[in-house]
Amino acid sequence: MTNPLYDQLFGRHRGSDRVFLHLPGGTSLSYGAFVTLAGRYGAALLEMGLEPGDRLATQTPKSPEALALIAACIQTGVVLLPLNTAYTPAELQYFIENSGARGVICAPQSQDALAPIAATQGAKLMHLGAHGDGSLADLANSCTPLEDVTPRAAEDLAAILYTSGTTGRSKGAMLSQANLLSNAQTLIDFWRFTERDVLLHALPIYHTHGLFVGTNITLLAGGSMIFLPKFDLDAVIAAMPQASTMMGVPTFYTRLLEDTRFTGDLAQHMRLFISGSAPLLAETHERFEARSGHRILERYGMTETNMNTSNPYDGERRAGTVGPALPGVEVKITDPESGAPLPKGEIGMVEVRGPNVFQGYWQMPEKTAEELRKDGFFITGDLGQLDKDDYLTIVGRGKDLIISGGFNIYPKEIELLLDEQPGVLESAVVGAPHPDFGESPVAVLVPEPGAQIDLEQIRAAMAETLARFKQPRRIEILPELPRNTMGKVQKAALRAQYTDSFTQNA
Ligand code: MLC
Ligand code: AMP
Repeated sequence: MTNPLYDQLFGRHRGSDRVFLHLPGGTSLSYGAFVTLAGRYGAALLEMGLEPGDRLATQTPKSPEALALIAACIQTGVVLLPLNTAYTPAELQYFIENSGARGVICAPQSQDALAPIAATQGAKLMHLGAHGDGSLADLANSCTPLEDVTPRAAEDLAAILYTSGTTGRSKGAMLSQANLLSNAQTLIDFWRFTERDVLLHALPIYHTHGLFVGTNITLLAGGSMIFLPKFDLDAVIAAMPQASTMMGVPTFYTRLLEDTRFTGDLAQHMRLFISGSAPLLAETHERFEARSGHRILERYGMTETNMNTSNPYDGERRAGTVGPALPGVEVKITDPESGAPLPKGEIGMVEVRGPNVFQGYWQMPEKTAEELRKDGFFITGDLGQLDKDDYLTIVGRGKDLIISGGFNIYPKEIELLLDEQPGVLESAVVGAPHPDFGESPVAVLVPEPGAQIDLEQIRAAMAETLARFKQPRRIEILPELPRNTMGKVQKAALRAQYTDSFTQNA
């Protein structure tokens, strides 16, 4: 038996002099050097006592070493559990416990906060800093690079990525080797990636977009990446003349348009800009083309499925749509109540099926059964419409979700916390349009009779528990929430009421 994902992404580059990563400061890392580095981290994981199938939770800054750690997981059959660097210890505790992680790798500054959580779970804790420093880096550097590759079957788990849930609890989406490999293979063909491509990589590497789309495609095509620690507008503008492709969330594109240095000349060497993870306004699409001459290629994906649809490379890229289903992927629109297929043109639930669709939620068989049909169709929670040419338009969400700068925020999680605060009878959180992040949460609180709500205390409680990007930037107090005759909170009415929260003075 082999290890298909390791062999395809990493093993075949062993010893190669080709550049894989272009790094800030003008240095670079070859494919061969990267595979060796990954082997050191693989040896370190074995030293930590990790075994195939064990879960390793990682919350590390973006760096070549963090990427090598990911490769090491695949090499050793350890299941990767990458976590947003913005999560607080309170949020991490859930992921570590729920996944039954056997190891935790954190940033050096998070060690003290995570030590008791890891200890309770019986997980080994080590750290890795932004510059290849920390106890894990020390261990890796002292190890002989591992050459052995743990055999894995295509259906074995490669990673678990947590997605927030409408009930407030996150669910771990189990992704197999075949899920990741099949999608990367489809995308390099569809988007014409080759070893000549240089991807401007400014996304985080703990989510599907920057990891399984950006990084896996580059590895499979044998191209290179300009590997920036984060999206920094100056750094992106400085790097663009050396790049051939970029992938980003819509905020990347609106920020570029805000800057007069972004011109057709700057983008002259680029062959492709791809957008996803959140809706790209048709207006942004058109302004981008007018400025740069490039039509952004918009695609649609999810943590549970990787990429499902994409506008074509050669054909018409239609603004406001996410294109037809990718080869090998089926998309259908169904009645949200009955699940019956709807004719073209009608709005309904988007369902997808294909080799990209995940294996289910980690240890949540009921949730899996609710969302993944027996015939393999996954109920995405997005509402959409197919046109006569099978281009999909996402028209809304059946799930109560806010997407801010490409990060998902589930109102329920914030509401549960707000409802617990002193003086709060109940709360509702809705998304309002935001000029930079696309959407941003607004919280509405109803006081208990006669009670005074202390907003400073509420903000402090949120800062203690929730990642900064989830914390509502506007909080309002109302005597009661609007409800329909069934007693259900009318979020649409609140959304309409607070729609100008962030755009009025923008
Ligand atoms: C950072 N902040 C955010 C935020 N990101 N607030 C709301 N929404 C966000 N997305 C906050 C910080 O806490 C901080 O708050 C302030 O903004 C500035 O922080 P920063 O680190 O300088 O932020 P910045 O670099 O500007 O980040 C914005 C961003 C980044 C849009 C570049 O969030 C980003 O790279 N997003 C990409 C997310 C992504 O990869 N999504 C893919 C999911 S996969 P303060 O108040 O302290 O100043 C998926 C599937 C698919 O969805 O289809 O791809
Ligand atoms: P996540 O759970 O972080 O993977 O987010 C997946 C969700 O992002 C999808 O269910 C959609 O709601 C949204 N999404 C991804 N790509 C697009 C897109 N191009 N247009 C609109 N929404 C998108």
